[in-house]
Amino acid sequence: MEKIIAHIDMDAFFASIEQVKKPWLKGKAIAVSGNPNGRSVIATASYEARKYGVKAGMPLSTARKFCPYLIILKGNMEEYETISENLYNLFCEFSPAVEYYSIDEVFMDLTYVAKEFEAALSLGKLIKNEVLEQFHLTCSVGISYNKLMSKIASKLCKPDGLMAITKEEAQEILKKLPVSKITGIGRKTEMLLKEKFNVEIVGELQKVQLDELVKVFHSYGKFLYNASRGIDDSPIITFVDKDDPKSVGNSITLERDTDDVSEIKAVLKMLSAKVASRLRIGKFQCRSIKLTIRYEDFYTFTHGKEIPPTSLDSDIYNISLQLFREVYNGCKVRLLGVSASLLDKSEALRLFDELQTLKEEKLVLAMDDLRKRYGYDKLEYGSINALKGDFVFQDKKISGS
Ligand code: DCP
Ligand code: MG
Repeated sequence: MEKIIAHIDMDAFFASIEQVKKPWLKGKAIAVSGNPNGRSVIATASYEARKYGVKAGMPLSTARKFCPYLIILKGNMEEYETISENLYNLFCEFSPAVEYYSIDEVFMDLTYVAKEFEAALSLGKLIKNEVLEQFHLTCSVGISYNKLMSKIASKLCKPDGLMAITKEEAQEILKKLPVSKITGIGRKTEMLLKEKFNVEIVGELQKVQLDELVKVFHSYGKFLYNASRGIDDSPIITFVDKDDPKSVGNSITLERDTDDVSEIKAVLKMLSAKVASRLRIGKFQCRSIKLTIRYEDFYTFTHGKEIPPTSLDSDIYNISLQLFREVYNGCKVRLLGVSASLLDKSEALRLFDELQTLKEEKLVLAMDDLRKRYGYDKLEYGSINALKGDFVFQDKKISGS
């Protein structure tokens, strides 16, 4: 049976909440920022302010130039998080499978609730009414046959919209879209697609061969190839629960905010190694990985994926990196987190068919042992050499067995 997935995204979330709290701000050009008096950036702007070109990520000084009457408010993250949680609880009344995707977005599986698109649209209308009635907020609801297309639908009908895209309609819609409308294509990918392939819209991306994309983007090339065709088989992940005792996670606030991807990759590698090691110590394997990115403006984004069971550094790192590439928007990053959940208890680590994986397992167990003796941050893989039996310990190489 074809799936029916809904994506719900709140409209101008932080700004709309402020307008509900302070009704005199309704209809006004307002923006929310972490620190309205400092050299901060805009977290979001009301649609009235967006008419002047004010948008998320813009420095306050620029926003003030674009819109001299802009009212800038200091955000209250705790309040937004509470409302986000209450919204999530409301959405859970409509479907057994709701994925908390970010502070103001969820995906919902409506396949078994609605059975067909017409019924899903009625349900979407009902949800919108409930959100308005209970929270005095508007949201946009996109309905389609997978997560990728439902998110495109909700974006296309913003603000306060409701839109369905059937499989038949998808190709026509995709062809004309700018590539940036696809979730997972950030500013850097957009620039690279323009530079390498002169691609700006999805129709042009569809004409690029898979091997050409893979040459430039490696495994991410496959994602681009599929996404441009509306193909996405990623599941709804329902596990996200901050207090879930069955998850193992590590996060770190960076010493300085950065958009340097090689630095970010190094941090992800370290976090993945810590998570994997904690899994192995507890004799667990995980079936789900979640990545958390907090940007310099405190915008926090979580994105997850279900995977075959693993407790290997390299599996967890590769998935974290893939998740990162799918959502990274090119802004400076302040905090990164990797967590593993859907844990299976396993007496022994899983049996591997591939010799390569077996070797890596032996290696990671030996590394865990060395880490216990010398401390975590000192010991790292010497990239591919690690698989050949070498460890890099500070500057020296220690031969692995
Ligand atoms: N946010 C942030 N920094 C960003 C982007 C967003 O702090 N660079 C915060 C503020 C937003 C909230 O996250 O209100 C949700 O992000 P969205 O991208 O969904 O933006 P909005 O809900 O504000 O607007 P839209 O109507 O376009 O969804
Ligand atoms: Mg939103």
